[in-house]
Amino acid sequence: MIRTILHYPDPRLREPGKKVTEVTDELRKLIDDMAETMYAAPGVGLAATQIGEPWQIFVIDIAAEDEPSNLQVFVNPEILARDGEITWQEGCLSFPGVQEDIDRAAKVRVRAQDRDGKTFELEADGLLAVAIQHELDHLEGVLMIDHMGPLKKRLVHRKMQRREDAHATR
Ligand code: GNR
Ligand code: NI
Repeated sequence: MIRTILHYPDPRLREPGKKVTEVTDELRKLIDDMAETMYAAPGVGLAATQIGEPWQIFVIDIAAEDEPSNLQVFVNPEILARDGEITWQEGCLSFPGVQEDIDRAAKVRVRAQDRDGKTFELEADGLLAVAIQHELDHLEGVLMIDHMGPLKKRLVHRKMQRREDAHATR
């Protein structure tokens, strides 16, 4: 089922995700919904908190359009190591129409569980590293606007606020 993606400044985007103690069938259904919602958007990643489900879960698929899909599921993710620095023009499904340069670590080593609850470790660079850090932020209630300088932050806040006002008066 495709879920509704929350838009900034929805306060639910600020709620941190809860640690998953067991990947139940119910949570696997949530993971399926997250993947379906991400592909429909379309986006390269989606965090559970973006659809109002406060769990430490995100999904990522960075495969290009002409490549077979490659869904990666991260439950209870943690970054074990970061290295280097990279600036990437990021978008966020919770900030439609916004694209800004954000500084991140260039490489990350991550530990997480998959949809069967099995622990895995992964080393990532490029877009995958950027996406993992972007999604991990979501699980802590941190949003791309928090990485912007004060001028861009105010601009983006106003743009999103105006957008919300326009939708509310319809
Ligand atoms: O679709 C998305 N694209 C993207 C591009 C650059 C850096 C991060 C991202 S994640 C974003 C989807 C999203 O909002 N995930 O939370
Ligand atoms: Ni996002």
